[in-house]
This record gives sequence, structure tokens and C-alpha cells, in this order.
Amino acid sequence: MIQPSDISAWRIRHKQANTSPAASCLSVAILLMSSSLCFAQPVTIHVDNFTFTPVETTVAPGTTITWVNDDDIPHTVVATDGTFKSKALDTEDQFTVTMTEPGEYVYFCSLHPRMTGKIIVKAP
Ligand SMILES: [Cu+2]
Repeated sequence: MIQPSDISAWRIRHKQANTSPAASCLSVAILLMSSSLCFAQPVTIHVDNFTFTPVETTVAPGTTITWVNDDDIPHTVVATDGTFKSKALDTEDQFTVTMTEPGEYVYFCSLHPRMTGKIIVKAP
């Protein structure tokens, strides 16, 4: 015979097993009294053929952005206002920053200054 306590234990296990990442995030957000963390999905920007792709991207504050050099020559990632600056990235090297302050950040490759991109940090 199943006791009521068995059912509630099963429910707890069942609930945990089916908790989605979004639901977990929501719980964490309620705990922290902050919703901005939940919308900060990491973003990857590819560097290839002298181009940043996507060339412009809008993210929430707290978003981690990773540039990956898919090109066969080195590139850098340098913000015009000095917010971030990578070393020369060889093929397959990565550079990661976390953007916390809202604003518009234009960046370029210091080796090939015509390569530019833009990150817009904006609360959702
Ligand atoms: Cu470059």
C-alpha cells in the first residue's frame, strides 16, 4: 500500500527530474531578486574571412561573449573605448568578456582596423 508520504516523495523526485533550465533559472532569480541573469545567454562571435559574425549583436547585461578565430590568420578584438582588448588570437583561439554595463561598444581588429563590430548591451 502506498502511503501519502511516499506520494509526496515521488512528486518531489518527479518534479526535480522534470525541472527545466528555465524553471531553475527562475527559481534562482527569485532567490537573488534579480531577473537579468536569466536572460544572459552566452553569445559566440565568429571571426573569419576578415569579418566578425554577427557584426552587431544586442545582449542583456551580464552576458558572456566569446570570440572564436576561425580564420587562418591572427586577429584581435579591441573595444574603441578600451572596455576590452584581446591579445592576437591565432586560429581557433578564443577571447571571452562578460558585458555588465549597458551601452554600445564598437570594437575592431587592431591588426586589420577595417574589421569592426558592435555590441549593444541593453536590459531586456
Ligand atoms: Cu584581423
